[in-house]
Amino acid sequence: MAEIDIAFIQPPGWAVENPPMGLAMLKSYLSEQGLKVKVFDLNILLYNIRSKEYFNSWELANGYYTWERESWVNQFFSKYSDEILNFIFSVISQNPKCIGLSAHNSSVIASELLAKKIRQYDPLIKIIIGGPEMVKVSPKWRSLLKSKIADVVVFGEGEVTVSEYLKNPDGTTKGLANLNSNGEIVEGETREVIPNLDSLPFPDYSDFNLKLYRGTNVLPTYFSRGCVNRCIYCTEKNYFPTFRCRSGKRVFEEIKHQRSLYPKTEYFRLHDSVSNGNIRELEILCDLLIESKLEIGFDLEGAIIRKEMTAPFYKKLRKAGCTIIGFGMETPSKPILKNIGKMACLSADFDKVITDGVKSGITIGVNFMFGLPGETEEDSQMQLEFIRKYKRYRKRMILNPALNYCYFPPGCTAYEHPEEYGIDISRGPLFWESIDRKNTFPIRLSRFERFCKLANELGYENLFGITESINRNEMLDLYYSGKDELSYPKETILHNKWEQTPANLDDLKTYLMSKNISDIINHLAFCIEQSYEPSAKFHMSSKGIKNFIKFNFSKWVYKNDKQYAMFIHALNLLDNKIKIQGGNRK
Ligand code: B12
Ligand code: SF4
Repeated sequence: MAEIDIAFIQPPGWAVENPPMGLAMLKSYLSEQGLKVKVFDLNILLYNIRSKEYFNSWELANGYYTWERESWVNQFFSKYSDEILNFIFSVISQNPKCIGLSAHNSSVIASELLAKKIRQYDPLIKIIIGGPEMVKVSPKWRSLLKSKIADVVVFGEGEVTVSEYLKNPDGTTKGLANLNSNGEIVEGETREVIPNLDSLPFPDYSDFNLKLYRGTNVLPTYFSRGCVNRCIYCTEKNYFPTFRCRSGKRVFEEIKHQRSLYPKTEYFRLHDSVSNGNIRELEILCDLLIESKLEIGFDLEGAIIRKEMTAPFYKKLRKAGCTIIGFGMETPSKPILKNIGKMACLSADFDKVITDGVKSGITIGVNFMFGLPGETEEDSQMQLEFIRKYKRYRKRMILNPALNYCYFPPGCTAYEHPEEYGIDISRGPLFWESIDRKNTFPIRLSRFERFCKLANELGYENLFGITESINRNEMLDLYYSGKDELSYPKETILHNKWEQTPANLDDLKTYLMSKNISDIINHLAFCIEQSYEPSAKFHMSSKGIKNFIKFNFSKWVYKNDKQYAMFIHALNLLDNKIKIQGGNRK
């Protein structure tokens, strides 16, 4: 079998709607450079063979519950160890000189596990890790190199760096980091971005079995890389540092090209952070599509609210085939948006942009975040008011509440400079708090839930189909027990609700005695949290005390697994304390 220069792998978890465009772009660019490349999508293979137990594991509504949790991924890998091993052998049997793994925050754990397994079976293959999770500001890449899991880590755009590396592995370090012969990390200079995206070849999907993806007859394409905004919670600037846009003509040429290769393609999803960053080029694309009569549908999933989104422009977009536009609005409060660096929307009249969009017949998606720095209860009420106001358009609007409310990953501005935004990040990207403690994780969670509940009542489509976080109790457990959000318990605990709330403590005891420890904790947590109402002063209120007892109690149960007598004793204690508190409140 002929040797190939690099085999790229997309590890799980990543999206399953379409093939990963980043790897399709690396394939076309490197092939054009005369290199032999093959792409393997392990993510989609596993998705297609998943058993019932893992049926929902790729759904976004799982939040932090699956692929970002080491214990869960380990469990999954051991369940599918035969399939994964077969897959590794099928890659290795192609004799690649290098294997490239694509790491997102949701696929970095699996990338690491795969790299270790590949090493076991073929220690000579060079392992390269790249993708959005490999950014200099995050410590992850160093540990991958130090532990020799990866030989090379590539930062940002992969095209030129990988090409140079493959052609001259010992001579280039720009855009990458690796280990020298003494085992020390050598960090190359920053690679300049590709200035003209029109110069890149079209993504090559020939290695993918398109039938395996959820979006039938759908392919990804893109307008741009980078962003015109600088939101303080976003890491985009670290790997696509500047905004660059393709010409409308080039995007049109690509659509025609892919359509000729895959004639059944009916729809293109724009895979960029800002697909309406350059209105002039977008308009050119619309004109070309209208003129061509290709009858192709497309969406602008990542769009910014801007004043140029006018009724006539929407009309043109609609005529050209645009069916959905997703706006990252986050909050209707302009002072907050200004404070968090979402500048491009400030001169727009939100009401007009949304109403004109809906009236044009395009489905308008609006993303919301909860507890952005500076957000008050009044601002949160304003969000609710906003969705009430558009109730009559609910059939043509999709509301997308952010599943992690307001999250500051390493590498974003808020994480790097928390003091500038009056926040304390010491408890991690999700559990951060405002210095005045008025904006805490439970408060963000409660605003999120209140929003989802109202959106549901008003009859809006919710992208994730949820009214609460799937792992809320567990996250609250961690929050109140003072842990970091990533120190999940080893076991996967699902959030089960009571089918019927026990009438009294004896019923409760009987019920709980029939369950295992995880269930007990979960049920107990839910029972108490039914009346839970987060408050900045929780530690002063009786509800806060209930929570405090509950969380300490949970910790205790973990430590004393199976000591049921003590458990019942503690349960009584808990019940008495709650009664006392209830009495005091009266
Ligand atoms: C489209 C998109 C989606 C689609 C995915 C559709 C699909 N099938 O791909 C949807 C909407 C489903 C989605 C979901 C999510 N997304 Co998204 N998404 C994007 C978006 C806008 C475009 C992706 C893309 O195609 N980019 C274009 C290609 C060319 O870039 P690329 O894949 O990064 O590849 C380049 C480099 O990274 C590098 N590279 C990539 N792989 C490798 C491998 C090697 C070996 C090397 C050397 C180089 C290399 O070279 C490539 C070419 O230059 C990006 C933002 C962006 N502008 O990229 C966010 C982005 C990838 N998403 C992100 C996130 C966080 C998510 C979600 C977790 C959001 C959520 N909370 O639900 C989910 C996760 C999905 C899941 N559970 O699996 C983050 C990832 C951050 C991180 N550190 O990993 C991004 C970067 C957005 C952001 N700025 O935060 N997403
Ligand atoms: S608009 Fe989106 S991609 Fe751009 S900086 Fe803000 S969050 Fe990031």
